[in-house]
Amino acid sequence: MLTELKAQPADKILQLIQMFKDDPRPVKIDLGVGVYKDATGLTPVMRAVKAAEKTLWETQTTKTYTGLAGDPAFATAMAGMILAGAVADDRIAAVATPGGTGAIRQALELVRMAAPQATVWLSNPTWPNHPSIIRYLGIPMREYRYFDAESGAVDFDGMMADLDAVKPGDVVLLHGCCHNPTGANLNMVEWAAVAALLNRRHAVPLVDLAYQGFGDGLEEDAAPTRLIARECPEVLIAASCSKNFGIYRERTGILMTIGDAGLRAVTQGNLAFLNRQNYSFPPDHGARLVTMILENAALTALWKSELEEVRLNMLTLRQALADALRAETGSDRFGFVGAHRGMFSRLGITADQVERLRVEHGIYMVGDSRLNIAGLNAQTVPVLAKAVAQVIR
Ligand code: PLP
Ligand code: TYF
Repeated sequence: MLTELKAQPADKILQLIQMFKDDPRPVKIDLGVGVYKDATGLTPVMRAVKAAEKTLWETQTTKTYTGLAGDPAFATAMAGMILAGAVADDRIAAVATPGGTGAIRQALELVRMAAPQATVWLSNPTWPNHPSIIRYLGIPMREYRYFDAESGAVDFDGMMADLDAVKPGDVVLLHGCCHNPTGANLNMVEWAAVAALLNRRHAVPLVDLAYQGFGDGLEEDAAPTRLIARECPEVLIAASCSKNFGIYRERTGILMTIGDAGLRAVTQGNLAFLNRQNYSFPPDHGARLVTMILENAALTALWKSELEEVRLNMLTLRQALADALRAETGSDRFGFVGAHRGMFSRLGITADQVERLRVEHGIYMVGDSRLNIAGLNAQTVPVLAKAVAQVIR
């Protein structure tokens, strides 16, 4: 049997982790995988998470199974954080999932069950795991234009023109904030236009929310998702706690559906069914920490203040990089870096130039020229800017 297996292509982002480790040069800069790092290069456990873990250790008396959907308190806490009352509670069904990826996978399985003929539309570009999972599930897939490489901004006209071709029942995957890999995002007027177009076309939005709190703020970053939730009759939301709670390896995420209140019970049953088919009970530890933090005012305040530090640190680095690139290149070519939000920006330099950054300068970024802003610090910003100026010369 195993002789029948073919080698699978590696994940280009995760591959960089190993390449970076294997590079013997003492001076090198890792701007690859999207993990937050502080100025010393560490990905710390957040203070509120540590505090919740201590309390949990002291007070948890059992580790028996939760429920197939996870602890309902987690769903309530997450709905509060993401939707903040944008829709009535009785319209929301939800299951805890292993990370945001698990939520995306379960969302797509739900789509395949409910609408096997639906096409799922993806931004071009998008996170590579989106097309990978969709292809694996055998779901029809199409792309819509998203990024204008020239300006480094969203190609909104192109996006709207392409989405005009969606068919009733099609699913449109949208990055709720902090678009990965480009860093370019819609403004609220554009979001409203997208929601209206999806409604005209009777399409269903699937919002991937993996970076709430990493862009303009916790509330600001949820605003597009809340708008979509208010405006569209049916919405799928796949949210991750990996980044904003810094609990990457705990695998904490949630799939929420919004629909007619009369459909809630059957939808909830189908979500639980999907969990049972794929892994039975979802992981609990991370979800419980998140619930404890969001249910306790002091822990919430502690978490929010650290998340805000993280966000502002990235914003400062982003602005410093935009300034340094302007100074080193003597042009505004990379001005968009300052306007982008989240962990990433796509520089729009060629694959050869990205390769030269790695070979000649020990600077690692994804081949499409996506860089993780959090991989920088005050010392490495000018180093990167000089190197970029050199390779584009
Ligand atoms: N969606 C996007 C766009 C991401 O970048 C990520 C990455 O971490 C995820 C979803 C899901 O992450 P996780 O499964 O680690 O929660
Ligand atoms: O885009 C990123 O870098 C993050 C982390 O298979 C990631 O979303 C990358 C690849 C992957 C899983 C997570």
